[in-house]
Amino acid sequence: MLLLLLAAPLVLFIIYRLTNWTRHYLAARQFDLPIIPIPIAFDDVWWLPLRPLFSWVQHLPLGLGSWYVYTEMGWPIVDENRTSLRLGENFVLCSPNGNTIVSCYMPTINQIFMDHKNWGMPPAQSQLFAVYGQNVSSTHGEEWKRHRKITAGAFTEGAMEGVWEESKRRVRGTEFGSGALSLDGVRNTFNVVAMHVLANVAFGQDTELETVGQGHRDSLMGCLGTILQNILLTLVFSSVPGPEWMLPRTLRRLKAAVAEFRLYMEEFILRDMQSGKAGSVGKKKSLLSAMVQANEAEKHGMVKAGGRPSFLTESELYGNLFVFNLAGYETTASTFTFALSYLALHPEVQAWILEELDAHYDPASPYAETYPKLVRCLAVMYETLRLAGPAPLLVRQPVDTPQEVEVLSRHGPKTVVVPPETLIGGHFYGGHLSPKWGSDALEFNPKRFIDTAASGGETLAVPDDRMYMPWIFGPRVCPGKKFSQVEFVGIVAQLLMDHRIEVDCRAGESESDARGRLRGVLAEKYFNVSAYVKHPHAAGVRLVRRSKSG
Ligand code: HEM
Ligand SMILES: *[C@@H]1O[C@H](CO)[C@@H](O)[C@H](O)[C@H]1NC(C)=O
Ligand SMILES: *[C@@H]1O[C@H](CO)[C@@H](O)[C@H](O)[C@H]1NC(C)=O
Ligand SMILES: *[C@@H]1O[C@H](CO)[C@@H](O)[C@H](O)[C@H]1NC(C)=O
Ligand SMILES: CC(=O)N[C@H]1CO[C@H](CO)[C@@H](O)[C@@H]1O
Repeated sequence: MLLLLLAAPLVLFIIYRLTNWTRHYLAARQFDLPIIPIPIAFDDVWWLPLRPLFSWVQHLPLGLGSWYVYTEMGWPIVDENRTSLRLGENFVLCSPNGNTIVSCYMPTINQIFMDHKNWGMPPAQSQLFAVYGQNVSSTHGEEWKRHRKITAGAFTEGAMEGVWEESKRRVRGTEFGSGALSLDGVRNTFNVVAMHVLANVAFGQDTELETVGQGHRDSLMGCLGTILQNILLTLVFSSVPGPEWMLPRTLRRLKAAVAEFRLYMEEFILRDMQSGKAGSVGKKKSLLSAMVQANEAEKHGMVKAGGRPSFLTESELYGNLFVFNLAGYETTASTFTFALSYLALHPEVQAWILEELDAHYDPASPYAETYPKLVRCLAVMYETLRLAGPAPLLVRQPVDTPQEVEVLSRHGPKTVVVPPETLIGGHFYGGHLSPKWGSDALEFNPKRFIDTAASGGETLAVPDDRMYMPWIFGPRVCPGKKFSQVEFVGIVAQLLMDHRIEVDCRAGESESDARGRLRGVLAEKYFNVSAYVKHPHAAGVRLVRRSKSG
């Protein structure tokens, strides 16, 4: 009897899911695309803790467990080119929760990322970032435009100059110890570098980031560190109500850090508005100042024009600053972990970079003069993001009404109607690793991004007819794109100027064995907010200081 009582809800649940699954399968057939039925999807929250216990299903015969790989959010990082080679540039993931058309077909991708009016982010994805108040990343439509206008205005060339100087300064100031770093060590090192560059540029150069301010329990960097290292927990629990003593220790620390960080931001904004009134001129502007200023201008303009409110509230300003820190931190640290590994494996690329540095780089020369010339350094970033970008799959969804979209069906290009509950995901890894890149699609070769003019001048260019979109494109392109590029080029230039990067060999290990080990570690990636390797302790790089004489 008891058993029956327990079993009944389970049976009902299964029937409900099967009904849903069938309905979605029938709907998916309309698209005339290959369909991958999956019994569970990553948005089934109950599956998250169970998933690791079921990895054995992948080894079932007849491909019975081949659905398993698709049941985590960042599956393209694990799957890489496999599914798109097998099924083509479009296919449908069909689960009881709904259908996702996965695509690395450019006409589809162009349409959904350019047409911001008719294609939006699903609410679940965008609300992730709303911890500190609504912000550019959590909003859409008219709301988003209001946020985007103020925030994008903060990323001025003046701010980029700050990024450049701070990036170089950070590398020179970093102690690499003996020089040997496991990939874990690389990541931790660049976590700190990225956090400092961000905080300095966001809040201003003259700010004390590491001292505990008056009336605070932790420094700004301390809070930021706690928050960023527990980002998923933060997102889920920062708004948990209830008495503090009931929370587990980590959560309590997190909650305190969130409150502290907010307090710091309030102080910064206050200070900034006061110093603005005092008429400080000629000082390099922080992102925060630029945003506050753009916002004030918007307020005055609006009052004059008598229009709809188009400025941001204070809470929304915090929201945006938080998103800058969040969006700029994981992505940067992840990019450097892979970039340094690839550089270690390719001394010939380092030599190629050094040629460029010899010709154009002087640590003392200004941003505007130097940065545009370092196209080879930038090509290293492009190639790293192609092979190991932080974003695996970005989904969009029709806003309100069904949308027509062009797909590549089994019978050629075709227009299909996509209902609002169906998602379309840009499959970054499928596009970035497609055979269209040539027979060396899986090889690290930054030269593929360099165009050489007859005069010998070099420019960076993405080869035609390829899907390449690590920062996406269109109206919702990453606003930190230039920021991240300037930061990367500044750091790589300074780092390679001072160091040679080698593969770290264990005692008695041959160089070629060590390279094989590093390649093996790089091949096993997974997604955790950005791209990670599964076994970061199992391989590493060595930074060897160049002697002054050369
Ligand atoms: C390697 C570096 C980076 C990559 C590959 C990258 C990639 C991306 C991508 C793909 C998105 C779109 C997400 C979506 O539409 O769902 C995005 C959004 C965003 N990124 Fe970046 N990003 C990088 C660095 C940065 C940095 C350094 C900052 C800030 C300083 C930043 C700030 C943002 C913000 C604020 C958004 C949300 C914009 C909006 O929704 O309108 N990113 N980024
Ligand atoms: C069934 O499908 C609908 C959308 O068509 C979705 O909202 C609902 O969550 C699904 N139910 C289950 C149990 O997956
Ligand atoms: C993801 O990262 C967080 C912190 O950075 C860590 O606590 C968590 O264990 C990681 N998850 C996986 C699956 O590696
Ligand atoms: C697909 O990726 C694998 C490595 O993951 C590589 O060996 C293979 O050559 C790739 N196939 C194509 C056609 O690029
Ligand atoms: C819809 C939503 O989440 N709005 C939030 C915006 O931010 C403020 C301040 O943090 C919250 O009070 C709102 O609930």
